[in-house]
Amino acid sequence: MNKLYAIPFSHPSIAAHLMLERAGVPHEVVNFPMGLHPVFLRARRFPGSTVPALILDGCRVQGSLAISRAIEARGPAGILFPVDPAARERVEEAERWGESELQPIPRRLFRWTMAGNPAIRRRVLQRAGLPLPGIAARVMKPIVTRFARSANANDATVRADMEGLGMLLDRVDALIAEGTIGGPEPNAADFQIATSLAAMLAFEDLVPSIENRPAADLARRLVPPYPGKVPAVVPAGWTRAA
Ligand SMILES: N[C@@H](CCC(=O)N[C@@H](CS)C(=O)NCC(=O)O)C(=O)O
Repeated sequence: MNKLYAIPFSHPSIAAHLMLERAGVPHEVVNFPMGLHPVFLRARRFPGSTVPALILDGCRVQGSLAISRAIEARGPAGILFPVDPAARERVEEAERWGESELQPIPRRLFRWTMAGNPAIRRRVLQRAGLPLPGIAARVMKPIVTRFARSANANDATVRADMEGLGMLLDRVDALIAEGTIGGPEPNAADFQIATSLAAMLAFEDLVPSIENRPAADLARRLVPPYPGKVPAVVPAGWTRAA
């Protein structure tokens, strides 16, 4: 059986799952406990320490960009990338941009929030199914702090993300308007970008910037909503009408 390794709430892991579904690839999703995932990944002989990680037809594939290509190579041709080379280049570029620019935004905000807010940490861990969430929230403090550091999530970077969000969302809306994403047959860039947008829609802080845009429609059409919302925590002066 093909296996997709993930951690709870990981948006690129959700992208990988949706792409496998789109291509009709039977698979099982295995969620590792947050923080222990590097140990589990190493035990399964994956070279890197991040999810999504996939065993597809016996081969190890790690990272959402490698996974979309492996699924496309398995076929049917055109399931995640256009067959026309110029159109494929546009989708690949949008996908790369989504992975490098958009994907880190909800990750940084999530890790910064988890590290700095014990009450939210408790709620999120409870939603992730951890027993004794009060104790788990205390035990997890050093782990989420390390997570925040590894994603370079701090006041300065989160503030800069908030200020730059409008421009990123403009680019998503432009990609939809030009037809690179948002068409009737979702491609790899659709899944890469829409899952980051769905993760953003799980933050009360970000909803007002996104909810009335074509970007929000794309996320709602392609990605199941996250369970519950992370309460607003970003200082008022950091958010800009986007
Ligand atoms: N850009 C990579 C990054 C994946 C990534 O950073 N995943 C996070 C979860 S959303 C992760 O595994 N983090 C674990 C860690 O940083 O140790 C991709 O698209 O696969």
